[in-house]
Amino acid sequence: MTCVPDATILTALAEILGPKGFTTDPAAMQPWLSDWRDRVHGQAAALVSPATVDEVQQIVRLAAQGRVALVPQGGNTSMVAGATPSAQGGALLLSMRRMNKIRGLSPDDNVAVAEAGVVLSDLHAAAETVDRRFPLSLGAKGSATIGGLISTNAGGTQVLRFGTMRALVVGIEAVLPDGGRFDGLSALRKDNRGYDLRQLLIGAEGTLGIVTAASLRLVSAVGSRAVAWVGLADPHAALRLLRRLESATGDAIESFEAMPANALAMVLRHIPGTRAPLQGQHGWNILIEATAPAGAAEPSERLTALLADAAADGLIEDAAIASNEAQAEAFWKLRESIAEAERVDGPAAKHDISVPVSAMPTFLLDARVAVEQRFTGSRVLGFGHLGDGNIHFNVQPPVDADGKRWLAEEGPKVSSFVHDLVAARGGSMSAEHGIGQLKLAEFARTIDPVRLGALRAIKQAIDPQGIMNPGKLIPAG
Ligand code: FAD
Ligand code: 2HG
Ligand code: ZN
Repeated sequence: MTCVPDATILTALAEILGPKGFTTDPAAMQPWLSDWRDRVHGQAAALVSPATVDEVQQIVRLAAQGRVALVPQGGNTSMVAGATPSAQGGALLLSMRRMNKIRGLSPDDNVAVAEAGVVLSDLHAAAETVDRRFPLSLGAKGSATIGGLISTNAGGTQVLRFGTMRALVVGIEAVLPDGGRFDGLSALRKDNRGYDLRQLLIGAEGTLGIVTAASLRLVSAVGSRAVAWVGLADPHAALRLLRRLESATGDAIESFEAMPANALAMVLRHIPGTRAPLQGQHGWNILIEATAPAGAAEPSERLTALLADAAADGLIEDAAIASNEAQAEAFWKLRESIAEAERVDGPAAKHDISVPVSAMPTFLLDARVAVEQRFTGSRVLGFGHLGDGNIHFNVQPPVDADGKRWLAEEGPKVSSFVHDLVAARGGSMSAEHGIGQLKLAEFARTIDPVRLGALRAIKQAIDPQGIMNPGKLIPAG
């Protein structure tokens, strides 16, 4: 159990951090006390916003002395309420947003060193200044921070080619629960000194320490890109198309994102300024991005020819290749706005699942029928990273239902039903968003005892007092 911070701790924090870094003002804290979808509401004793690693260390030492809970927060875009404190209050909400310096960019090492509070789109812009890029992107790129992306092992829309954050973090600096600073920033290509603390911190959701900075892998800047929108009948055709394009283009295909007709319709309904790229209705829509380095042939001609062949073979129904950057961005906006459109549309039982890529087309079709039959009137909205075997298999309430009430009454049953279907195919009930607090009950229900034992042992060894983001990720004993 953690404790409420006493006046001595709060006074010490106020002195260390000054007015920019410390507040107990309810109005200043309020925007950060609920999750992005406004499903979970928490309380905090104070909002602490350090500007340096030294300040983070002092905060953690004080919290450790008083056994006070620390809830790290970056952009607060978590899909699982991972950065929302408990409603009981007493925690210190530790915002990393003021630690937003890019400490270095080394094109020779292909590495950027960024503090935890750097916003993803700012890192993208900084990498461009040295003719490189950071190859991970997602719809929340204007708010999500490096610390949050690391702590959730975020995926996004380029995992197909570059992997998740695990593949992109080459070094980490962090403050551990006793206040000690782990300096693992040097971006060594090879380092075999035993257990990899960096990899433990990636995906730890703030339960093992505070990430303060990271060395991140950069890759060559894009010379040219082709962005295509494809209409086709079903996810089987989509997967066949992906493999065909990969065989024909080597590693040029970076993104292959799938949206069924109902997801596209929802975006067009709710997001101003959007329009469908193709005439007519298609069961499924695929957004494809192919890139080429500077000096290499532009990928659009090849992609156009390959899609024409696919159409001639009956694999796809229609396709459009963006004719300029504005159109390419408009295609991407359709994909990246699904989460926002769904938020406007109302409550949904959200599932972030993965199965082996080869099993995903059948899963998508069968699971949709199974869910909609079992929960009368419910509507499956399954979209996302088909090429990674990761789909956001969200289930919306019947159109005439009171959404919040349906979610409260039926949501847990729907989620168990979906996760059991996923488990039956050897899949995961959390592919890229993590566990946070919203997935904790289902994680506890489905986790195997060996994994659970190891998870708890690691947590106990590194954070024996349990002050780091309690109530998240680790099922209670
Ligand atoms: P927060 O939400 O603030 O925190 C996330 C977790 O990390 C919490 O557990 C928090 O305690 C912990 N944490 C934050 N900073 C630190 C730190 N410095 N040290 C230790 N722990 C820390 N996710 C994907 O993987 N792929 C997607 O395609 C994707 N698309 C999204 C689209 C939208 C519109 C939205 C709203 C979210 C999306 N997400 C996606 C989820 C979310 O953006 C990611 O989980 C992101 O990594 C969270 O970053 P953040 O800075 O907002 O972290
Ligand atoms: C995406 O891929 C995000 O758009 C959000 O991971 C998924 O809202 C969702 O369910
Ligand atoms: Zn996603």
